[in-house]
Amino acid sequence: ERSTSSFSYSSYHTLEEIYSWIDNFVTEHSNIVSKIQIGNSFENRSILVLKFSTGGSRHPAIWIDTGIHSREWITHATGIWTANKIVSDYGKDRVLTDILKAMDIFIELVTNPDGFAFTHSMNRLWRKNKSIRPGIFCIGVDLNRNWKSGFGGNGSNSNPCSETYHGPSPQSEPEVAAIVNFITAHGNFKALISIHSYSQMLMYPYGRSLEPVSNQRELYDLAKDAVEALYKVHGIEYFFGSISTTLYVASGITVDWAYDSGIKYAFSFELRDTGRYGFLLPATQIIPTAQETWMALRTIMEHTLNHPY
Ligand code: PAY
Ligand code: ZN
Repeated sequence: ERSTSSFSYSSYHTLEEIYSWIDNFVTEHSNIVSKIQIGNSFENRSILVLKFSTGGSRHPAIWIDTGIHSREWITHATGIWTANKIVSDYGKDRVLTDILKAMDIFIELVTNPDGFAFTHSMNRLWRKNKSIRPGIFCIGVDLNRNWKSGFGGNGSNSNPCSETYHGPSPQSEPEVAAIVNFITAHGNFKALISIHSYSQMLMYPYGRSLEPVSNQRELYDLAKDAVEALYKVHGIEYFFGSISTTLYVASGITVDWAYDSGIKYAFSFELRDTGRYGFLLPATQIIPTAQETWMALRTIMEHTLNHPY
């Protein structure tokens, strides 16, 4: 396809379709969007990030990633719709416009490209990446257990055959290392939002322990506001709270690393549904899911804008 006008936002797409959409999208909106390659996956696919910026250098920044678990297809679809929403509403939505005048937004749509390709070709329910190592007979590391914060702790697994295998060492996986290097080099990220499915939850650190974070009250109140904004769109209810108290204990996860790295607005979403379809959410739910998620994202971004640090 040569333009985004023929792209269906209400369908699930392959990696090739998404990467071709990205190229068209940045061409059509080059005033505000650019594409950055932050690394290569284990199987050497490009790792791409969309940057939304109205100019300036090293603006305070917001990070959003989708698809770190490849089977969570609603997250990639929501990310694509969100990217399009940002360019559509910039200059019209006062809040978004103010956000983009002061801050840059980065979206990594396919955070686990090898796993995602595999969910299309071989195994729809593949979660991990596709890394292999000599003497290890199972494939893949759980990219949401491979981060330095709490690496190897409770709720992660040292067995390479486990779905929550943490890998041989922190950031051993190129998909994780690429993000760590990018965010660290940038040095001015103020919010990080990692999008998963399913369970309908909005959560904040910690995953690795029950210990409350130092701004737990603020994150609780913000999560509450965000899920209220989400609920108003289509009446979908979300649970919210810390990961360890709301879902389960999980160590070496993205948002714990972000928080421990000084990004105090760190959230993870678990999108629709609560298990009826699970990872196989029907495509008819893409747009409603994206619409409601947008209102929660916008709430978090607005709070970040209004509470500089
Ligand atoms: O959102 O980071 C989070 C919490 C931890 C997730 C994880 O285990 O990595 C939660 C699961 C996920 O989205 O991967 C929940 C889903 C339903 C699952 O795979 O069990
Ligand atoms: Zn996940």
